[in-house]
Order: sequence, then structure tokens, then C-alpha cells
Amino acid sequence: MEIEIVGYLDRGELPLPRETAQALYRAVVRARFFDEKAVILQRQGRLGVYPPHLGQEAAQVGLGLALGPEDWVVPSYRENALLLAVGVPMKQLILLWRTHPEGWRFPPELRVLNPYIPIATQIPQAAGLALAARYQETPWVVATAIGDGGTSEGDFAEGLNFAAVFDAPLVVLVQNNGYAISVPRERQMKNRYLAERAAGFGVAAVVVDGNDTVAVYLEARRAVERARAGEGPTLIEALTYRLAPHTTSDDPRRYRDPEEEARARERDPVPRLRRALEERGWWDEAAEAALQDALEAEFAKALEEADAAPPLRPEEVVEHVYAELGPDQRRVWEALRQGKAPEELWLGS
Ligand SMILES: Cc1ncc(C[n+]2csc(CCOP(=O)(O)OP(=O)(O)O)c2C)c(N)n1
Repeated sequence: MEIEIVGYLDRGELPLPRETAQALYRAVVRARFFDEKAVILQRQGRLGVYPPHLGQEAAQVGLGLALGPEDWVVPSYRENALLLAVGVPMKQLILLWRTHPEGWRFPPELRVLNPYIPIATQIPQAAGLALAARYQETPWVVATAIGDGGTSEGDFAEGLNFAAVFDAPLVVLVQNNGYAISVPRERQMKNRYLAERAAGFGVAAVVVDGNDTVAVYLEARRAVERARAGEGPTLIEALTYRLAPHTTSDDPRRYRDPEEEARARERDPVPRLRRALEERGWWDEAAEAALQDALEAEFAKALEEADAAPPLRPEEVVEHVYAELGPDQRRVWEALRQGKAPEELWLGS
């Protein structure tokens, strides 16, 4: 299959108004800033296990800023940059990765579902939500995201087929970051590009340089417009690289050549966009310093507010799952209330 990789920055192009380009840059820096702080918090024992998006900011921010307030976002676990881009506050994300129930209750004005942890389950649900837009004759578009590994799951195939058949207004961002935990893409599938998979469902697809924020943003906007016009779903494959461990519990030195990582760092999306802005006189040291100060202040406030959230009651872990507790959940809930360890519960003691 002939594949063209869409990109602008490598060619010295930046086909966007200054304000839009600056907004994209601010958003990738903010996403990077949060990610680095989150990893530090985790190392300090002040956050649970955390999946960094280091290196994937362009892909997620490019999609996030292409959406309107009426559009829905159906994220997976690595989409913290996307969530920040569409307005989820930092405080919320800190609480989310503390598994605090307040973290799951996104502000009602945000059309954002909670992050999906079971791989690919977000795809059929996002397709269903997109189909609801057609039934209700409302113009919302649904954006979802998945990793390369996730595209081999049955749910991915079912969701894409469904969305295609019903022309559902769905945009699927596939972040091809090269690895499903320790398994490189070439050991996961015969396809060179994941966009090839979309053709099997009759879904439009495009491959972008996923570390080129401008390219992802412009392709995402195109996909959103197509969806809104009733022309059906689009798969955007963003070629990127996970510069960090899979999660804070992973050590990529066990499966990845450090030289590969060093090469990938040369295509880090954040300095690439900054250089393009600076070349046009749209960014400088003073603007960078002001942005960093603002982010320090935003994060400090978010952390203070997150720390002030009421302590988690153990039984809240099961309370939010169903409207009414089933027998198993009731057993867990009762035991947690009495301060028992969950292991004893599932063994039926
Ligand atoms: C259904 C399911 N199977 C297995 C897992 C365990 N798991 C968590 S992340 C992951 C790899 C996902 O890789 P990819 O889709 O490429 O996304 P990435 O983590 O690189 O963003 C697996 C297998 C899971 N969460 N859900």
C-alpha cells in the first residue's frame, strides 16, 4: 500500500495563523509540564501508577485543539495530554491518578468520558456515542484514541466496522508509538502502517508525522469537518514514539535499545514546534519564561487543591461502578467498610 506521511515542520512550513500556532505550542508545553510533574509526584509516593505521554504531546494536543465544545472525547489511559487540551483541569487529573472518586467526576460542561483501561473497549463505545449524534440529529463529533497494540483487539475491529456502516461521526487517533508495553510494532502485526487496517472496514485513513503538532492538528480538523458533514469516520495514524516507560512501573531498558530512544529524542515534538515559531519571530525566551512561570503557578494551585480533597473512603472504590451494588460488590463494600483487605473477599472467605 502506498502511504504518504503528512508533515509540515520538516519542510519548513507552518501553514497556520500565528495565534493558532502559539496556542498549539502553549498546549504541548503545558502537557509536557504536567507529565513531568506527575512522574515526580509518583516517585514521591503522592500519585498512583501513572502512564506518561512524554513524546506524544503533538498527537494528542493536535486532536484536542481541533475539537469544539460540543464534541465528545472518549480517552484511554495515556491520553492525559488530550484531556488537558480539551479543558480537564490539572487538579482533576492528579485526583484521577490517585484513584480518588473526585478525579472521575469531570466537570459536567466537559464532554469527556473517563479513561478506559481495558484496551480497545473505548472504540465500540465511542462509535455508539457517535451514532447517537446521528439519531439525535445533533452535530457533535466523537474523538477517541488508541495505541498500536490496541488495534489488534476485536473491539477495535467491531467498533470501526460499526462506525463505517453507519457513517458515525467518529475520529479515531491511533498513536503508533512503536510499542505495546515491551512488544515492538513489527512483532505485533504484519502491517507496516496501522492506517492499512482502516481500508478493511471502508474507513478513511491518513498517516501523519505524529510529532508534528501542526500536521496532526490540520488532519484532525479535516477529519472533524468530514464527520460533522455526515461523511463518516476517519482514522488518523500518528507516527510517534513513547520517550518514557510504559508506566511508572516499567523499565524500558529491558526491551529497548537506548540508541533508538536517543534517535527518537531528536524528533521530540516540543522543541520542533518551538524552533518553527522562533524562526518566524513568534516565540522567544521571554515568552517561554512567562509560560513556565504560569504553569508553575497553575500546577502548584492544582496540587494544593487536590491535596485538600476529602480523604478517600475505601468503599468508594466500588460505589461508582453500578447504580445499585450487585451481590459481589455488596460483599466487597461491606468488608471494606469493616477495614478488611480485598484479597480475602474475592476468595469468598
Ligand atoms: C483488554 C486488555 N488486555 C490487556 C491489557 C494490559 N495492557 C495494558 S497496556 C497494554 C499495551 C497497550 O499497547 P498500545 O495499545 O500500543 O498502547 P500504549 O500503551 O503504547 O499507549 C496492555 C496489553 C489491558 N489493559 N486490557
